[in-house]
Amino acid sequence: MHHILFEVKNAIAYITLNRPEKANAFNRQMSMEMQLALDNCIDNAIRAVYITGEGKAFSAGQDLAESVHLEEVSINKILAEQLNPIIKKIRQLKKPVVAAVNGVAAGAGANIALCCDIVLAASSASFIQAFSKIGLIPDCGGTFFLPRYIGWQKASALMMLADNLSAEEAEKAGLVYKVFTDDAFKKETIQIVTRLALMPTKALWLTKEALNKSIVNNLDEQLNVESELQTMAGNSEDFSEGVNAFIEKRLPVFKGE
Ligand code: LHQ
Repeated sequence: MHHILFEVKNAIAYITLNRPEKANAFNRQMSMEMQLALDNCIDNAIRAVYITGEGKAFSAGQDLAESVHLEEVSINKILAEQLNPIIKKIRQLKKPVVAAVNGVAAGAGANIALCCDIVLAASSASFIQAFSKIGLIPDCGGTFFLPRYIGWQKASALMMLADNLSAEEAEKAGLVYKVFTDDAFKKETIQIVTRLALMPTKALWLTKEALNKSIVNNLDEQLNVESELQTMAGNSEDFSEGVNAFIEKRLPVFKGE
């Protein structure tokens, strides 16, 4: 792979968006490589995923230079083949995915970050729903996730005005879990993903699954989903280990099984 760097260390897959000279904008090759990297993450030996950007930006979204000749490349095709599968693969991965937003995240780049399970940001990072500036609507799940995170009104304003939201404002609004100073960002975010990789992976996956389903369910339906998923969690080896460790007054050693 060329536009995506992929490395596995200590059960963590590190995915780095690697077109720094183009603010890590997603051209076709990069999107297809990103899909491949996410497919590699299905491996059970990987227990957490960390996505970040090389250089100054996280990602400037879809490569606009590749999107201008629309008679050759239709928007529908770009979304169906290149971008939407990335969102679906992240939501379907049976392990936590952390977006470590190191710099500006614009358009599809912002919404790829925002569909991850935990969004962390460097203090110099920013988020822009840049679409309206070029006559487009938010895609990559932006119209799905944003109003659910921060409420309809704020989401609507951000999407229409395409205002630049600083990392600090994004944290206050509820788009980002935590912001770290630029100096501490790498160390702190790697500490968080390392913590996740040592946790009961199956329970984290089932938590993600419950959240995925909660979006369209009513309370009765969701209580049933919780019962079903909790039964699966209760049958995991990590649940036995967690309870035994508690009773034996020791730290648990989870295997993700
Ligand atoms: C870029 C891009 C870019 C290509 C910076 N493309 N080169 C879906 C379906 C189909 C069609 C279209 O879109 C979509 C979904 C979307 O994602 S639409 C939204 C697309 N993104 C944007 O509109 C953001 C455009 N970029 C920007 O506003 C700025 O570049 C940001 C704020 C991201 C960064 O600004 P700066 O830090 O000042 O960097 P820069 O503007 O100087 O960019 C660095 C280079 O990257 C530069 O190349 P150059 O060869 O001139 O040095 C830019 O042209 C290039 N670049 N974004 N999306």
